[in-house]
Amino acid sequence: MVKISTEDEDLNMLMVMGVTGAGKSYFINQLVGKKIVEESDSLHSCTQQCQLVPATIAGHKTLIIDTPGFDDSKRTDTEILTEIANVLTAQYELGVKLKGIIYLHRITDTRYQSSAIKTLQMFQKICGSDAMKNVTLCTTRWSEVGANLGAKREKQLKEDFWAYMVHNGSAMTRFYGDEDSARTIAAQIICKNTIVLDIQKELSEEGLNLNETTAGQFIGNNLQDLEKKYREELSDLEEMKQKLRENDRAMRLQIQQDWENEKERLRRIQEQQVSLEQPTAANIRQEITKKRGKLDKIMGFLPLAFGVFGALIGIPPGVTVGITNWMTGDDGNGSFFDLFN
Ligand SMILES: Nc1nc2c(ncn2[C@@H]2O[C@H](COP(=O)(O)OP(=O)(O)OP(=O)(O)O)[C@@H](O)[C@H]2O)c(=O)[nH]1
Ligand SMILES: [Mg+2]
Repeated sequence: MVKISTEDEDLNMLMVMGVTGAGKSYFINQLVGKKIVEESDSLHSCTQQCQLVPATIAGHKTLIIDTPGFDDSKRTDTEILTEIANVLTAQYELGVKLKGIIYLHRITDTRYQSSAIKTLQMFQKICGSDAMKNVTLCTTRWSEVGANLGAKREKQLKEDFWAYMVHNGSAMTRFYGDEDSARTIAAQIICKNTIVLDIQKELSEEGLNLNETTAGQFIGNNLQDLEKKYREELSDLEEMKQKLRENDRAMRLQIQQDWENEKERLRRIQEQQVSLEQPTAANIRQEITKKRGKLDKIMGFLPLAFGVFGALIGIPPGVTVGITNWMTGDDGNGSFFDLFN
């Protein structure tokens, strides 16, 4: 392992996860007191790629990771899991301290949609039960719901949707939509002990490929089901083609078109299956070694960490402006806001 000592550096990480539109980016913007990451103005997925936002929380340098929700309208679950696995592996291999995960959910939601169920399942498989004590389950949009109704839904979440996580030590809290509330939630996590997630143990300690991890297998099984479905549909279409009379030209063309579409869907599934087979930890170690050769001797650990994360995920434009001050601890009055002026 290319473990780099961070003895002199207190660098923490917090991840923010949840379905599309739960308010992940909004929460982070409140936390840092500036609009740094893009928020959605529609029902469509907004954050397409994980984003790195540095912040100082209760005096601790912290990297906040904004994530896209699974079941994204534009990216596959494989792409999203790959990106999250890369970030978590880089954090583990670099020795950055993962303090916890904030999992957001709208209190205004009346039902648990399939995307919410899938995102929660993925989340639990990435973390594993031991890590649940470092998870804060956070409900959002309290201004849009009456106090009694909100409390009733909160109780339902505790007893049903979130029961497993609460049972394993996850805390439940409310985000009231402002900076104070965001800072209080983050500060409570930052003083926790560092955590290692199941996917990090599997990738970095056991050396598994992504498709062999619990989360990777979950996606792999979904892909296998889809592959089976598309193969069956292709075989039905081929049978129909054979049965058609020679002169039924319009129908033949339609079937040929359907066949080609189905074939393309199958190709994309197979592409995802191959891409899941990657040796994540080996790839990340290589990236760290490469960046270390370029940066570490001259500038130290924080720029190395930024170099590595910057190669894997997005760094919003507003962040780069004040990054040097933040790294050297010279952030004006001790608050993080000056970073973005
Ligand atoms: N008033 C209020 N608005 C919120 C709150 N949380 C989110 N919003 C708004 O809801 C919309 C969606 O929020 P985002 O933060 O973009 O959601 P997201 O979870 O990052 O969504 P994706 O990036 O698509 O995964 C934005 O217009 C936010 O401004 C909240 O607690 N209060
Ligand atoms: Mg977002």
